[in-house]
Amino acid sequence: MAASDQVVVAGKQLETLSINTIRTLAIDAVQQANSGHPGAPMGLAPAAYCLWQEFLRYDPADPTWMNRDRFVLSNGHASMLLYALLYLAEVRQVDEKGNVSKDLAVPLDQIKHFRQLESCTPGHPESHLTSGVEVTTGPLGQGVGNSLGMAIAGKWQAASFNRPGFEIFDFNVYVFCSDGDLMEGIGGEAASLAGHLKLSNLCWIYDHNSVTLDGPADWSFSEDVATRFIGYGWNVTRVADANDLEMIARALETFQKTGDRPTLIILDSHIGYGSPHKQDTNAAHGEPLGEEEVKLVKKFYGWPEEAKFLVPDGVRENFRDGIGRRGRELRAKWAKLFADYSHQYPELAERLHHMQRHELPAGWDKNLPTFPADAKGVATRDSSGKVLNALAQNIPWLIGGSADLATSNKTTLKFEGAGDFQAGSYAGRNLHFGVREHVMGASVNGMAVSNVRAFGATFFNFSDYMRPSMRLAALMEIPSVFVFTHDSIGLGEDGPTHQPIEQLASLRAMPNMMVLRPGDANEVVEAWKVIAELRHSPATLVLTRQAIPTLDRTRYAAASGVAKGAYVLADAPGGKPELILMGTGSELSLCVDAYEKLKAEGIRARVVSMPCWEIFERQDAAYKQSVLPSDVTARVSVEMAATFGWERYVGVKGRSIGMHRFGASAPIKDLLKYFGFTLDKVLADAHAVLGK
Ligand SMILES: Cc1ncc(C[n+]2csc(CCOP(=O)(O)OP(=O)(O)O)c2C)c(N)n1
Ligand SMILES: [Mg+2]
Repeated sequence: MAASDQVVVAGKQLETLSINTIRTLAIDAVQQANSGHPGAPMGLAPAAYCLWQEFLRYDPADPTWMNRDRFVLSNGHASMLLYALLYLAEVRQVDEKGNVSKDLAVPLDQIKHFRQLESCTPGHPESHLTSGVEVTTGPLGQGVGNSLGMAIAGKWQAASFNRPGFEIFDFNVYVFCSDGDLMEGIGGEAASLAGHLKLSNLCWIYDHNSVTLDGPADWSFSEDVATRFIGYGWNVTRVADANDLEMIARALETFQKTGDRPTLIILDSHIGYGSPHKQDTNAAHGEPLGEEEVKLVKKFYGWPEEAKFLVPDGVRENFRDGIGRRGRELRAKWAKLFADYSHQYPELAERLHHMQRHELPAGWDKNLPTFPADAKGVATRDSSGKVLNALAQNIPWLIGGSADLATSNKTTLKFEGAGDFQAGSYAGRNLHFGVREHVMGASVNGMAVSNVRAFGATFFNFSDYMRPSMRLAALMEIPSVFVFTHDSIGLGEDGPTHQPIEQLASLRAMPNMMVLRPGDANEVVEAWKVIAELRHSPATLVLTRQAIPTLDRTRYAAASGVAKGAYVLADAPGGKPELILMGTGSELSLCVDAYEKLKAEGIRARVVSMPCWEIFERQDAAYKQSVLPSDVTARVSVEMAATFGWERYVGVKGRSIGMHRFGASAPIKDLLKYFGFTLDKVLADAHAVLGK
């Protein structure tokens, strides 16, 4: 045997050793936790190894590098695969301020604490907990959905920031996904839109292992995935053996050479591949292998049977020599390029710096409109459209769109140069999601984690179609913006299929979701200001279709009170009310009208505007007490939605005027009367709670 052959053999052995290290770390962690999925990491370890070692342009020493390739584990149940990779590649931890530390993001000790309280290795990857985890995954389909937004962000940043000789952005988005990801509707939405947009920077690697949790995948999944994706306009390639590193590498090269379409790599694998039970589809699936099976598998891998969490000599060095060195060199080269770029284009470089730090540019709130008092008023969707257009001119990286309702949502960016994001015009700032609410939500999240400020819009009732993504935005602590119009029965004739009832209450129940329902045009301005400054929370902005009065702010308190979530809008003499009226959105002016009437009757009423409960709850006790004094128990809330939750504020002696059934199809005038959103009703309840 020639000397060079020996080196090759040693290289192959080291590869196998490294791959089996990933596998056995997953097996041991799942076994120790006595829960989790070892099968998918075992099957996907070779593809992961090949991708990370040879292709991923990623420097473990700086997981915040803005042009890094993204790796998304959409089949989040395979979390141990990702943790093993982060550990072996020695990805560094990033602190809350965005600074990279010397510590490992996932030390071995944390792998030993897989799925334990306060570990950074939870059951499914959580991006706000673990550096190097790009997005939180677990609910199947979300990761592939996020990847669409990340790829959009990549194309948008390339088109907006690259200059001749300066390819500052050319990152790729690699995704591992499973049968479940492709069965979920959102997976189809994402693939359809990615194909339409010709996102050539997007590569999904599909773990085609023919099995899901209940049994063989073909119990419920027998379509021809390849043909489906070809129909979407994707480049589809197949690797017949998930252990074949050469063919995996070839497929990834094909992706890199494909400049006009996204790529799907179908990886034929067996769950628990490489284990002695590879024919038995239920072995090594969604549960620990069991001590005996662990030993058998280790024996099969040529592993010491008793060893746990073993990382053989040479494996970490192998990763250092692979992704470590390659990543370091790539980033160093980029850093030099970026230094020259910063010199030549200081303004663009500064923008990128702000984006990276999630900061707003100087003057971000200039030229925002103010609205004069007007009894007829303006729909909050209209005032919002004006504010959004002003904000977007001040914040050049604020982009977004609607799920085919931009004209109704008033979310079109109309200023010169705003443009449309389409294949071939990737610098456009108006996104067209089509009728795909769910993936709109997920891709807004994907953009938000890629340093772009993004919004998505539809009718409020259809928030139900994107709620899983909204929930993940809240969990990930990212500032996605969700704009909803047609916020109540006030939308009128479209009827109960389109009239939200319980959506406000349900989104208010979601931790960390800022639900804002501004009560007039000037509250809309303030709400957008609050939203712009959010860094760790998503926002749900809830707007009317119908015109509502613009309140006279010389007579009532300034709308800047929105920043505190709730504020006293109109007060009793000396700030000593006997009655509190509270409302949000279109019902605020009804409270004000009632207040004026009651005042004329000599009743000392106060009106509290409550556009955002979540923010109000974050105020100190003294402020809350000053707005809602506990000794004033005569309280009435008015909101055209389910009253669920209002009891917290109206108390046992108060009353809530709201919706207790689905709405109806009729002109708004008739609906308001029918459902009791009238001055008479508010006055009657006010008198009732006062006992007068
Ligand atoms: C939206 C959603 N529904 C259900 C689950 C529970 N779940 C976890 S894995 C899985 C299916 C596993 O099959 P597959 O997607 O093929 O992954 P594999 O087991 O082959 O790795 C299911 C239903 C989930 N995580 N997300
Ligand atoms: Mg499967």
